Amino acid sequence: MADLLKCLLRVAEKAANVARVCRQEAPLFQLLVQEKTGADKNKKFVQDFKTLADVIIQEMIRHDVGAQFPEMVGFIHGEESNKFENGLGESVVVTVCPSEADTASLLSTVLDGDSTAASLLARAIHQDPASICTDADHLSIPLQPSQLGIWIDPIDATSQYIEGKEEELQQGVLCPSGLHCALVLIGVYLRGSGEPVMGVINQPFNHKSPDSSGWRGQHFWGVSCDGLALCSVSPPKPGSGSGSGSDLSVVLSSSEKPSVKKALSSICHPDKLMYASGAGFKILCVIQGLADVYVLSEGSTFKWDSCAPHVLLKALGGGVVDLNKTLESGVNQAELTYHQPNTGHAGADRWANSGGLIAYRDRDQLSKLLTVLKGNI
Ligand code: 2IP
Ligand code: CA
Repeated sequence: MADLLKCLLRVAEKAANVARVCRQEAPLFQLLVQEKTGADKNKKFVQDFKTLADVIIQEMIRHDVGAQFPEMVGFIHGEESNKFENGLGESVVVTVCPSEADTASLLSTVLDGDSTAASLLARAIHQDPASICTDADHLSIPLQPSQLGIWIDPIDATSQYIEGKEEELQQGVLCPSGLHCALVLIGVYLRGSGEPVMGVINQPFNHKSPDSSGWRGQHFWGVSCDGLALCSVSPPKPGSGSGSGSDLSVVLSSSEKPSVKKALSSICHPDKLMYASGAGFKILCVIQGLADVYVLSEGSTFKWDSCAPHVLLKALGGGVVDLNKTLESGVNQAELTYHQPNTGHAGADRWANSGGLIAYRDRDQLSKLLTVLKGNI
């Protein structure tokens, strides 16, 4: 299944290109940042352009993976629905067509006849990315396409993507917000057990090229199944990145509950309680050793946010557990799974990580954390 990994790295890079093009090309950027509301809202224009960009990236990934792995068609899911309805009650299903011209003409109907924007978008969708080199080429991965399902988050941390703040990243330092928080996430799980087994993360805006040709990305991948544990990120050296000393460093959502922050402050130096945007980005910070754990007490993340980065943490010896379940019944059996919806919920909430989560690299650190959270949040 090294072919699947190569395919996911390629489609994630294509998705990153589309994300970059939408910010680089003026006609697309205009659409991306304008929010049409009230009297300004064109009834023929379908929802927001940012939703369309998300949907088309997701459909492109679904199309390319399905073409190479037909056994996976029907098991490739994402955050967005590809059915659009405009204010006049007309609906259009957005898909990737066999030719660039056909995709452009379909997109033009959703963009109320804006053929310039439609053509630019279609070109990015049909363009092959520069080849991605990995050391994964000769791997033998014991998985069959007919066992697998996929979760796609076309662009996680959409608000950071739209806002577009440019930051220069420093090695070993957690930078809490900006374009670098936007990630393309593609996670693969076992249909039978829901275990996450292969993950690809693409960070489209990692650094600006010195020759001013625009943004360059970075990608990360992991495989964790049947005793195989591979991750493109090396395990951080103990005590690195998050600072020295024995204090635990924790990354949180800026909207985390005061009771959680209070409980954590008993084992974390104030400098080591950090905040960052993007659910996927926060898990990436744990993968990279910029924080030891990510704690979230609310059910505000979804399967498509956590599946891909979960695999990289597993491959490094850590994982992502359901916070509530872990507090109730211990760490065993509480790893998040990806195959079953929450019963009694509708829409996106069916796929929420409803009990909150803890993403960790080290089991001892997880245990230490649980002792302070138990009974205190
Ligand atoms: C969001 C995004 C948010 C995150 C939320 C995700 O996904 O990652 O940043 O909230 O949980 O669902 P927070 O930053 O508070 O952790 P999207 O941007 O794809 O809607
Ligand atoms: Ca998301």
